[in-house]
Amino acid sequence: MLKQKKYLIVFLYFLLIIILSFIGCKNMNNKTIDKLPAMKEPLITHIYTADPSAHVFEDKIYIYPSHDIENDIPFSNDGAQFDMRDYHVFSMENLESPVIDHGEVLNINDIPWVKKQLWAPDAAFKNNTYYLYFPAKDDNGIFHIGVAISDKPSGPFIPQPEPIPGSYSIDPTVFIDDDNQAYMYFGGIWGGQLEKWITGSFNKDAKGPIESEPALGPKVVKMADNMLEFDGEIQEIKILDENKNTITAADNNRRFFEAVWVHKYNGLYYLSYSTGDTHYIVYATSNNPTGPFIFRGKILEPVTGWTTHHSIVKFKGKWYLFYHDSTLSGGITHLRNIKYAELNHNPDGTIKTINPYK
Ligand code: FUB
Repeated sequence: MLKQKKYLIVFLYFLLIIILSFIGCKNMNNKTIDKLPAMKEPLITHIYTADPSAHVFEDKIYIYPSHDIENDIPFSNDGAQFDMRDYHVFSMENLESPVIDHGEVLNINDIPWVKKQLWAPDAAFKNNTYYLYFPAKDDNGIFHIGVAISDKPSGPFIPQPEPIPGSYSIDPTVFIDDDNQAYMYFGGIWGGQLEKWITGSFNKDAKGPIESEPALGPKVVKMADNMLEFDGEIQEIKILDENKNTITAADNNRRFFEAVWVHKYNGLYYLSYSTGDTHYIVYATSNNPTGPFIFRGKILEPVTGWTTHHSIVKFKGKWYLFYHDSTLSGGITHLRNIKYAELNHNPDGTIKTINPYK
């Protein structure tokens, strides 16, 4: 009897160990998943992609990125090595589903005014039409912004024969407000040529503000109802610090460089952008789509590679940051890959900073 009791105790002891280790393994697996979420892997690996502009169209996520290509052009501050020649569109039924490549939707050879460098695009939907906005250099090496149209979010897109009249610089993004008014935000310093338009016309020798002067802000302009032209004057957006002083050109951690994006959350306009040589995605907020905006903080810490460029989109009640880094190419600056991460707004309206590698 005593022997049987002993066996029972030993049996229960081992059973307990098996149950505990099973629970432990489950937790360990959860931890592993927490540490390295699949969402931080490159979304697309069969071609290089960057500058992802994500939108929800027809209940799916559509992504309009740049299509990076390999070349032998040396690295320079004007970004010559970003020598892209076409655009692809991608879609996802949801964030876990496979990414569909809808193929080439616009080629440089089909855009009469473009000589080279199809840079970061964006898309918008209005008038039952999908619009693809893109910057590119003309025969004189000057960036302008073009537009191409389609009746489907997946394209193909038919380009207008000329750039948008009065357009210049890079990185257009179009935000449509609740009253259906569309605004284009754009601009980029250095390779984006914003400094060269300081007097209102292109001057190849023009320099930006000196360090103690206000930094150049991104530009904003209303879009006409046809979404093919500007309606009114282009304005410069003011970005102010917490004391309402304009951020200066020397303030590399906070001043605007390129990659502007606008989203609206709880009635507040969020302007986010890259700080360029300090490699942050930061944001500022305003009660007005044209500003002034007050600087609030960082959204994304630096990624692998020189550039950082993002978009922010709400899908099925949650917010997501689409961004890129250069992990797929082993860190080559002009060969990038797009990724996404969940983005969280705090109750006070600030955004939780995302560390892309934690
Ligand atoms: O992709 C070319 C340029 O690099 C974009 O226009 C910038 O925003 C930067 O990501």
